[in-house]
This record gives sequence, C-alpha cells and structure tokens, in this order.
Amino acid sequence: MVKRSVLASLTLLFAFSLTACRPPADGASGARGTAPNVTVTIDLIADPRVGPVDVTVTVLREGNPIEDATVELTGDMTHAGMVPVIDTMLPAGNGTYESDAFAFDMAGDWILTADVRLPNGERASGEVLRTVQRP
Ligand SMILES: [Cu+2]
Repeated sequence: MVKRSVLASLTLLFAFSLTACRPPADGASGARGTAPNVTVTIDLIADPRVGPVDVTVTVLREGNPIEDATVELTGDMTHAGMVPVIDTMLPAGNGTYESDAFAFDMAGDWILTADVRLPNGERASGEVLRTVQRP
C-alpha cells in the first residue's frame, strides 16, 4: 500500500518534470492545434519584468479575425515546482484578446501558452518564450 503510493508520487513527479522542464527553444512564437488554417499569435514586450504585463493574443483563420473564441493564457516557468499563472483573455475586437490580470511572479524563463477554443469545438494554441527580469 505504502509502496504503491510512493510509486504513484514518483510517476506524478516524473510526468510533471517532463512538462515543466522543457528547455527554452528559439524564443519564437509557435502554433499547434486541430483547427485548420488558424493562427494564434501572442504579443507582449520582449523584455518583461516581474509584475503585471499586457499580453495580446490574435486569432485568425486564413488572415480573417475570429471574434468569438475562448482564449486562456497560461504562464509556466521552465523549472519544476511552480504553480502556473492562468488568465482568461477578454475579446478586444478584430480577432484580438487581451489579458486583464496576467502577472509574472518570478524572474526567469517562462513559456506562455494561449489555448484557444473556437465555437465549433476546434482548438488551436500558440506559444512564446520570454526571460523575465527582476522588478
Ligand atoms: Cu519560478
């Protein structure tokens, strides 16, 4: 019984470290998902500091704005043991969605992921990497 729960914890820890320790890649935006021809772009300043930061996500299908998506922004640090920062983005017109309460709570390397759900159930996402400086 004890042995089994230790094993379960180790498995959980391993799974977490796999997702939390992705190495910073090239600093560029990326996109993936199931929605064809949908691009998700995350914009924020290149050299953010700890604290609140304005983030804009743009959702386009073949260049045309998608207005009625649900967009959630998640910030993960590249080391284990951090609680992710999650913010639901508010529609701001022309296919853009803005954060109202997103804040970095530690200096270091962050991965921002925008998860987008379209009204027809399709999903898309975008990702960007930032190194956050002390306040
Ligand atoms: Cu951290």
